[in-house]
Amino acid sequence: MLQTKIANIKLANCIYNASGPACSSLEELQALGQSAAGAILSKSATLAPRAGNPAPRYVDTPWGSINSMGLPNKGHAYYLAAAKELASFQKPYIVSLSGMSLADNLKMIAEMQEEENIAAIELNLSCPNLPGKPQTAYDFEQTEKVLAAVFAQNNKPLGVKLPPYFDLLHFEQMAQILNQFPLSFVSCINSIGNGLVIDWEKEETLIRPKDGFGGLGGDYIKATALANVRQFYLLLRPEISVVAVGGIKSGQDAFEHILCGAKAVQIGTHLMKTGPSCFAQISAELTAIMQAKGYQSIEDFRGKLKTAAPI
Ligand code: RRO
Repeated sequence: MLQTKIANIKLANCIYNASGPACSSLEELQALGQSAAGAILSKSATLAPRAGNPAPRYVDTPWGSINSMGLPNKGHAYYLAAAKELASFQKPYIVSLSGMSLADNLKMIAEMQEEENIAAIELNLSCPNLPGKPQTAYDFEQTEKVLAAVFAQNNKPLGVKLPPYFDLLHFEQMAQILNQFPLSFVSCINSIGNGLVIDWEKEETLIRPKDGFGGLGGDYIKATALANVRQFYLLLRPEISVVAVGGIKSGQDAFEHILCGAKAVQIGTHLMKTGPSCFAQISAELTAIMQAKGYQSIEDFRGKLKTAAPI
């Protein structure tokens, strides 16, 4: 009932993890393999391993989470080698890449090409937590340059992880760039960058790096994520799937994102809060909603959000 397809990749379940929480080590990736998640997505990898920012760097809050992890990861070779270990789960394994430069991204993408157990690459153009480094996808010229270079050498299904946009013109400008390339998917949205959550009693920031500024996830960002999913669903070529991420913790949240046009949904903050059992929980809730509404597949309602009739 929850099956879907991204490019030509079949997912038995349209719900899987967001890159970031609980997907850095082989043990965590195997736990995703054992769960009800429809795919396994890795933490964003850099060319060399990174320790990331000093702790505390991720904190759950009643409305979601704030993080400034700073791209801690085990290096791209680790996630490449993990592909063989994860093959037995028989679900797509997607590697997220977030090189510190275009040259690093090109090198990592080149090395991923021959590994048949990597179903796709999610190129992260939107990490908000690297001091001194802007989010690539807020620089439209640079994004076009990166994609031109990437697609000159890539043959795997490849999508991009986008930051949230807030201006209708920006959606159009970014969509116009993305539509020029043979992208398989876009994942929107990354955390809303550079929020500030504070402990008023202690009179201090919740996280330590960057004077407490960090990416927001969870309930704070669902409405922004829905708007980004909807806009890109409407503006991108239909061959480019939209993968939703942002504030999904229930079957209703997943349903809303699919109604806006998402072909799959990723779980970040809620995975961090509740562990890999969240995939079975959200799947059961989404299935119940679909059964109550008489839908047999997500294609029965995907993208079919009604808007108020013109006056
Ligand atoms: O590691 C991080 O600080 C991080 C990354 Br790469 C990202 O893409 N989004 C986020 O919220 N944190």
